Amino acid sequence: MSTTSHELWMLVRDARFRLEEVDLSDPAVKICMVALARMEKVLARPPRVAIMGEVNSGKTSIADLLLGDGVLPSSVVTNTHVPILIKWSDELTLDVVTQQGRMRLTEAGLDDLPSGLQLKRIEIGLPNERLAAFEILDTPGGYVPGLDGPDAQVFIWCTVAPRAWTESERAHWSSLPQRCWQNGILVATNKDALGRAGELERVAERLRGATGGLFRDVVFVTAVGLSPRVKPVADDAADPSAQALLDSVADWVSAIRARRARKAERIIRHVSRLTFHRLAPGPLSPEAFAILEAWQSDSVALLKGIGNSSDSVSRVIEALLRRFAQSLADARSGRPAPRTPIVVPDKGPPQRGPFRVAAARRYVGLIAADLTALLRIELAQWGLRDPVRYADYAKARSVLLPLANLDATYDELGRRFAATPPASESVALTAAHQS
Ligand SMILES: Nc1nc2c(ncn2[C@@H]2O[C@H](COP(=O)(O)OP(=O)(O)OP(=O)(O)O)[C@@H](O)[C@H]2O)c(=O)[nH]1
Ligand SMILES: [Mg+2]
Repeated sequence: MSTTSHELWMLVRDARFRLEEVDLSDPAVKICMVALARMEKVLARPPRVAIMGEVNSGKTSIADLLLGDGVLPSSVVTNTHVPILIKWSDELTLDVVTQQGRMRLTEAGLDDLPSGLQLKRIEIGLPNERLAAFEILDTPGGYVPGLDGPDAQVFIWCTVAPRAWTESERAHWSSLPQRCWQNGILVATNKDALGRAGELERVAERLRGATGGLFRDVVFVTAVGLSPRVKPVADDAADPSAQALLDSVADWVSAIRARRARKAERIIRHVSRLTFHRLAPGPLSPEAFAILEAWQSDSVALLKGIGNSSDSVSRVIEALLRRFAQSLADARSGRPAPRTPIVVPDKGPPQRGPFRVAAARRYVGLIAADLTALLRIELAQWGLRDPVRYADYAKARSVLLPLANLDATYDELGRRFAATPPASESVALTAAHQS
């Protein structure tokens, strides 16, 4: 499942809702739901862009430019003394965070605000579409992300173009962690003040030379000033430098979201697979127990056939699938058929070159655990007298299997054995697809 961050978020949310409907008290399912809720939050939260730089370098003007409306309430943000976090909200909100906690400011509440509060940060909620893609953190001069305030994933350093990149700026930026450099954009504000012929090119060349490796991009901008002396740029799309900055931020933010989605996808897959392995631990009838025990001891024996070659892995997987087909047929009839002794595949001669036996055992071990879980749920119909409870397990299975992306794992196995497809695979897959 190669999905965008938003698609993955919808998928996870839907899966969590469906798991909530299932009336199972299994701790594994509960842990899985907590993990899914956590992943939803990670996927829903837009990356944060911190705007840093020395005092009066144009940070708030850049925040305003990214927002695109000149909406920042200037009385709050001129001469920024505390970090200001601006995020999406369907109505305008203003929160202050102090040592004592967070307070929502309303017109009525303003008068009740105790004097002498130690402000840590201000949070502004705005119904601004751009904030669906990224949050903005406007900071005071000398800010260090994450040290005593909010952290971010994209970092803009503002420098005033005519006197850009002073020694103190270099010292501050160089002291920040490397992730700031890797995700950093150097924004030279006051581009409009570089009036002389060739001045912009000269400063640009000097900046690129002096900051090599410290930023992923350098952009010159005429920022919309807060001072009435500076004529505001009415439409940022008309200002190519503003658009270049917006494009640079948008590109990087979507790359970060895609990276996050890939990581979240791996975690979700893993958690769902483990949860699936722990489903239906309830008591089994003696016959069902015998079927499960026979399968488990045979699969353990088969795993020992994995030797120092990829061929041995294929042989063991094929033998496991054949053995699983027998157990599944037994599970459906409810009676263990007379056992034919299994033949553990020959490990074969060792292959030349590196081959990691331990990793191969882990991989095949996971497949064996998937099959055990499938079998246990199948067998639960003989142990769980309550058909509703059995239906709940089947429902949980139908939610977890797509999340764990086991279809892809078994499709790959199907392709691998396509030349001589054993009947066992189709049985295994049918079981996996049933809901
Ligand atoms: N001419 C011109 N003026 C700018 C530009 N960017 C910012 N300014 C002006 O520079 C002054 C400082 O801008 P701010 O955006 O408040 O700077 P800041 O870094 O947020 O300042 P502090 O929060 O006090 O550290 C304001 O008067 C802005 O109008 C620009 O590109 N061109
Ligand atoms: Mg400011």
